[in-house]
Amino acid sequence: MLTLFHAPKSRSGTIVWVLEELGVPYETRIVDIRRGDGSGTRDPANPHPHGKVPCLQHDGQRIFEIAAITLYLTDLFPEAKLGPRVGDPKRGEYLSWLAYRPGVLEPAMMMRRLNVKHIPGTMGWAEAGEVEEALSSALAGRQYLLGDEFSAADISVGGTINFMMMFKLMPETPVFKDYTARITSRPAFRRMMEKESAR
Ligand SMILES: N[C@@H](CCC(=O)N[C@@H](CS)C(=O)NCC(=O)O)C(=O)O
Repeated sequence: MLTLFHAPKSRSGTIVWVLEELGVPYETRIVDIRRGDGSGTRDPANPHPHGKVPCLQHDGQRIFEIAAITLYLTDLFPEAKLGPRVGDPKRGEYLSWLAYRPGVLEPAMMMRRLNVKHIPGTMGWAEAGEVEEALSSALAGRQYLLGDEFSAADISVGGTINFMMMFKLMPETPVFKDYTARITSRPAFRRMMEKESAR
């Protein structure tokens, strides 16, 4: 059984969306987390090494970090075609975008929000404006990050763009608006949102 340690209205919604796209059985364990407003506490029931969400348990394994969990799941259920398999010419690009969200996109936007100066050549990610340009050019003339096929990279990166635009942390450009409208019209996204609002 797949067990997702989850906190409503948090980054672990990404994994709920992945699981809903996969259409596989899973159980959800709601845990408390420390929130940005000072509420919440670290939950001893959560096996994540920092008490964060998401965290997944499967067959005695613990998997944490969105990029790792997403890859684990899309490899586990290749028939769902949510991520290219090893040997597929799009595999490299898929892995790159999965790593891009926590490694580049999130830190760049967070730094801008906190007004921290970007120091090129020192930080392991790019400046926020440059990240927006890279994403725009990756999406220009394409339906999805990997081309015509939707993948879990769109859940992770596209879901983050959608969230950032909602909170005015990224500009609502036509490219980003069209793209996020496309991915958020998916039934699995709506199921995730319904589950989240019921919790
Ligand atoms: N890099 C992590 C980020 C996970 C994360 O920070 N989750 C937040 C929820 S949005 C959390 O659990 N925060 C609680 C805390 O920082 O203690 C991932 O990609 O999984």
